[in-house]
Amino acid sequence: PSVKAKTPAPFQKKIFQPLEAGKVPADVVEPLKGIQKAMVKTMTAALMIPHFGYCDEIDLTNLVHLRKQLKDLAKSRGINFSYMPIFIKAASLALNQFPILNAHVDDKVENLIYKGSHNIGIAVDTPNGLLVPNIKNVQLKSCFDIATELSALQERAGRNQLTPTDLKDGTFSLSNIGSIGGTYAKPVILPPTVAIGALGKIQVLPRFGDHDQVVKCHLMQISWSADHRVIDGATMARFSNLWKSYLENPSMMLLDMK
Ligand code: CAO
Repeated sequence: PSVKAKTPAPFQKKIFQPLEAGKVPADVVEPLKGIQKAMVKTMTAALMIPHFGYCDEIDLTNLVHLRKQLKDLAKSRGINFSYMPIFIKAASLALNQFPILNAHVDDKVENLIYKGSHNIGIAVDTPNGLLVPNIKNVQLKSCFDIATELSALQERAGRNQLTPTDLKDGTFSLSNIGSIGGTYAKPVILPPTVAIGALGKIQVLPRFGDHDQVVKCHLMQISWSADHRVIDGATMARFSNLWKSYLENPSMMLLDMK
């Protein structure tokens, strides 16, 4: 079983008419334009980056219970509160200790620019395709601020009203593919950033506790990709461990929040 993941509406366009008996539908040629054309350009540039992959399993059992309380509190203030604001804030707290993962690589690959702001990009499935708007200055924001901005971004994305400001200056990204389904992924870095994480679906599964007893756990897989020209595996693993420890012991986030 999995934690309730509402499957977002299928945005794929209908290309073919309903099948008629005995007739083969004609091929359809569609020029690539708009967001799809931009995706061709960005992904072609991303292909130049040697991607390093790193995956782990996160036990979200404590967080699932805490999120329920936060969701009720946020609802009383008129805001939807998913898991994303906590994943995003935990990433920012971890980036404080690993600023190299919040860096840009310049065009000639001669410099690393450590970015002052944590502008965390969120992959959003929109009616026109994949877009990655970012929440600016997450390092200065509470989880409630992030939830408020994420709801606004999601709403603008659903109406195709994201602005160029929403889409530019991202410094790090998260992609919640688990809200649609799946466990592991192989996310593609958005140049000039150096890292991205793909979140799998939260599932209820058995694991062994400290005394070898079987425990019911809420588990999520994380798949990171990092630019191996400038990030080594040990750095990615240490960052992931810290992010994981914030999510597995959410009270630790309180200790480090400004
Ligand atoms: N596992 C289980 N449940 C999940 C989940 C996960 N990984 N992610 C979200 N959910 C739950 C949420 O908690 C919410 O349930 P509640 O009503 O109990 O809160 C429900 O599913 C719907 O969440 P949501 O999708 O509206 O909100 P979100 O903040 O979790 O995610 C967004 C927002 C924009 C990331 C998401 O809507 C989306 O577009 N995901 C697709 C991203 C994508 O396409 N990535 C691939 C990029 S590469 O092509």
